Amino acid sequence: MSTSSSRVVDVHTHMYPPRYVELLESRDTIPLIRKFPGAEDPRYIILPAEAESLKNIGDDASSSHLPGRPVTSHYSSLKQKIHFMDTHKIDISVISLANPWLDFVASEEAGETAKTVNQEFSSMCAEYPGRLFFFATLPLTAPTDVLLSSIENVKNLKYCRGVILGTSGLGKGLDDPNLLPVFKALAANNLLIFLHPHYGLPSEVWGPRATEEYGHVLPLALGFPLETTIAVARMYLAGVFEQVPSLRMLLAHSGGTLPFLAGRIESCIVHDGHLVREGKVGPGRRTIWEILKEQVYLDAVIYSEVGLKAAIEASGVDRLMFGTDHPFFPPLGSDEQGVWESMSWNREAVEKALGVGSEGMERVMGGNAVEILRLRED
Ligand code: 5CU
Repeated sequence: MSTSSSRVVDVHTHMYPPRYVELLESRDTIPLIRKFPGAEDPRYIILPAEAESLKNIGDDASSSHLPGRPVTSHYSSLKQKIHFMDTHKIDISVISLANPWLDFVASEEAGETAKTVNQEFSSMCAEYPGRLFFFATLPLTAPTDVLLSSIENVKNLKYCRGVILGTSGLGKGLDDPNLLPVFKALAANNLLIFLHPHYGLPSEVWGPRATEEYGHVLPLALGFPLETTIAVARMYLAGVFEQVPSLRMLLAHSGGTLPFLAGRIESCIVHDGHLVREGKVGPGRRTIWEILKEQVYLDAVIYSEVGLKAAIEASGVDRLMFGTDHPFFPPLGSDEQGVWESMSWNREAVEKALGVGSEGMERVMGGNAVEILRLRED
């Protein structure tokens, strides 16, 4: 493990607590967990393209192309998470439920489900004090009063440092004015939003060959980051950051493509006659660049120094936080109990972008997270 001055913190790492696994096992539409006769592990099926394959395959497990991904012990075993952390010299993990969270849960059940799941996260953290913290899950389909009271509930959980949120919000996206009370409550309670994609882009954009021939590459590599980019651009254009200036967001996958596209977004804004006529481009407007430096943090889950340098340029080295996306992307050619590329590639990207042993590297690998997320057990 590293010294106290150079802690390694993983801010992007998921867990599936027992209540959530039960919920997924009980379902017959996506998201679901299904066992196939003869297959070693159950499969976790979440993406629309995987639902398509599920329909075609029925219950036949003999196929070499089972839909989804295997649900191994990495998904729900706390011992396994700690083993992963120890193997990769990660001192602290900020664990969160993975997509699609509780977005699919019936309104009348969402509040209680969130409470149970958040309590399970809290108990996991309490088993390893100082090594685990968490981002809670919100019951977004619940009535507003239930949703707001769940924020009251999680703010009192000792190890909770924020909430993980998808891009659908209450069903209409994150620029929905009805979400403002939620954003205000989160900001007022110093709970950071970890924004994470799930829905990607409509399947048609991947073309007719994608499902059979291209695996999950297009929706995961491109759909996810574009979804995040679009969600934050919509929030920016709707003025959410102006209306809730103390709102803080950590964007998954180094902000999607925002660091790369922020200049183009700015250019499109100042050249948009409609916005100019409406007085939305006048003096005093904070640019998207300013939002990236003042209200946004980025994880470092981008797997290459090229993207990472853009992220650092856009938000600043003091706003980047290391992550692994465990348990997704397990190594396929080596032992899952050993080293994962998600760790080594992301670490190498930080080394190449900032220099081995540099102060910047120490900040991105953990120092920033300890400070920003208050990761001290007290
Ligand atoms: O492999 C995948 O589908 C995923 C996912 O669903 N969520 C995530 O965070 N990473 C990979």
